Amino acid sequence: MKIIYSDQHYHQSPKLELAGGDLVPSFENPSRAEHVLERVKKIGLGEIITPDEFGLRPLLAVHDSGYIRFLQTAWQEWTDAGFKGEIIPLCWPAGQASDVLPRHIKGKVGYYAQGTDSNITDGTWIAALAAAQSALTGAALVCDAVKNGHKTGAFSLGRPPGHHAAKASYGGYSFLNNAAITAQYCRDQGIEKVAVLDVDFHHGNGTQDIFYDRDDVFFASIHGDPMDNFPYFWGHASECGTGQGERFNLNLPLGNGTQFQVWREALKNCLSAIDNFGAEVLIVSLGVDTFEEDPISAFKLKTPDYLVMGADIADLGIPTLFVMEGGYNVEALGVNMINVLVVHHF
Ligand code: SP5
Ligand code: ZN
Repeated sequence: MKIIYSDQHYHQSPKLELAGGDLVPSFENPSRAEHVLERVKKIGLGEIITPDEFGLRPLLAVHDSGYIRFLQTAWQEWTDAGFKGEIIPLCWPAGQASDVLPRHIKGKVGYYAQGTDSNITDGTWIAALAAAQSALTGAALVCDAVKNGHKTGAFSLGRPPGHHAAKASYGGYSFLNNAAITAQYCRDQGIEKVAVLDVDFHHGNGTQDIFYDRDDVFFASIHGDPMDNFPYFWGHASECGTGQGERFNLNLPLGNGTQFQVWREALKNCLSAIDNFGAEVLIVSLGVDTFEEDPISAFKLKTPDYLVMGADIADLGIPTLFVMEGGYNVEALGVNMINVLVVHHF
């Protein structure tokens, strides 16, 4: 299995985030990728390559162009306005509001942000862009595998994560939706049916948003029930897709405290739905914040469970791109994440 990695992720190094009213060190920080990379090297998971350049086109195929422009220019506008700290939004158009994009950067931030947890810094755009290019490099490998009849997988070891980023909003530490960008890229390469399986603890609301009305990209997510967990406003089992996309969105929310035995049943349901759909490519939003010792999540998966998860996914037998998402217990992150991939180790 090839691993795609770029040092550019260091450009996203936010300082603090709000948690329970306290400012705490950001859970999503460069040490996460360091731990995963260290584990990849330690077990010799496969060749580590740097990303190719795909430009902005594949990003604009899923994200709103005004939103992309905002991400590119937000830091400059923020510093031009005289602010020195990282960008954290302060107000939102909740309830009734006009849909006019404000002129001032403080208004733009509220217009495009889902919440306060995803600081925009000096280097956010560079890091997010590099993560997207890494994922696209992996997608190109997987598309080649389909064309050549191979079952190869690839792993995009990147951050910041992506699955909360919607067509025109950022949140949950996500700015560009790497999984969605690659799913669309595969479609544009002529792959007819693409599935995205999201195993991160949090619902992949961004990916759902992007493909909600489509029948060519199947989205399945296993996650903490949004009644009790971030992102709170999306991820209910009743969200099945709309229009042509009806029945092509599968949400399996599970209660806090869920252990692997129950989680695995949900996985099997997702995998059989993906199989019935007839996916030619699988993209996995790979978060391991389902771990029992994750600091911000509430499932009870254990380190060896990730080996079983990886083997179950591999049993589907279709070319698979793994895209790194969440996981915040940095000490265990490398081992847990690579356990999902180790079955592909040869
Ligand atoms: C990609 C991903 O996993 N994003 C998750 C974003 C969650 N952000 C909000 C987390 C709220 C954390 N609350 C801290 C509770 C500490 N016990
Ligand atoms: Zn998560």
